[in-house]
Amino acid sequence: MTYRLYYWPKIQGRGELVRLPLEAVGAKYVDVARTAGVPAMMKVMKDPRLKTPSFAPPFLQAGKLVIGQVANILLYLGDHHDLAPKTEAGRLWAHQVQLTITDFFAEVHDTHHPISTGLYYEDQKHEAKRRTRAFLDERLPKFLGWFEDVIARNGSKKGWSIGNQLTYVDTSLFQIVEGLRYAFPKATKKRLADAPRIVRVSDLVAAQPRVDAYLASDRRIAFNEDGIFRHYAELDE
Ligand SMILES: N[C@@H](CCC(=O)N[C@@H](CS)C(=O)NCC(=O)O)C(=O)O
Repeated sequence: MTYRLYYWPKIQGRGELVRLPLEAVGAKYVDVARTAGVPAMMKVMKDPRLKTPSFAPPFLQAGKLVIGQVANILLYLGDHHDLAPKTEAGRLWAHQVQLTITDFFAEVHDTHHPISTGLYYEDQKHEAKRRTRAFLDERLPKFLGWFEDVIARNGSKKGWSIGNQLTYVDTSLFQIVEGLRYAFPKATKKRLADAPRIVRVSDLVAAQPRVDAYLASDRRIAFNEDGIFRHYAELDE
């Protein structure tokens, strides 16, 4: 089966949390808006015949299923590509961690758009500075500390976050590390010094041959100031 991924064509954004596991397992997929344009994506999203419309991209078409919400898409991919535990307890746990990653992404987004997504960054710069300060000083250490604990309690000898092999939580943690390094290089250097297990997971993911090939390809969009992880020097420490 060839999946159809619907996401904004010029950013990594939340879509990258889906692209990475698809690439890691060598799944066939069409990145619809990148090949056919945004109107093709909006046509599907707004199709009145669709019984499961998404509130926002990304969403994934898998045969007859159209699945929205990153964590929900990954729940599906985890089951179908051996990227999550098989037991009920394990599936729920991976999903729980991923839902926390969803929360984390919302907070990262709000560092540059604390007032409204409808306003430009330049129109909320003052608030963005205050928000980022609180994010870097309080929220980031709390999230990273929790992810560290998740990995430590898992106890995998190699260092995986869930069980003893690659899961979609690992690919998402990789994206967090890459995104933080891009957006807040100074603050991240300090914070990751206290998070060796997360760095290890990120390194393990980057060393996966298919991920490595993907990162070097033009399918990997470069970070930029339209995505979730944006670099504004004035916001970094
Ligand atoms: N919780 C959703 C968030 C989806 C989301 O916010 N998508 C953004 C792009 S990253 C979007 O297009 N939002 C449009 C909107 O909220 O109106 C998920 O994890 O998939």
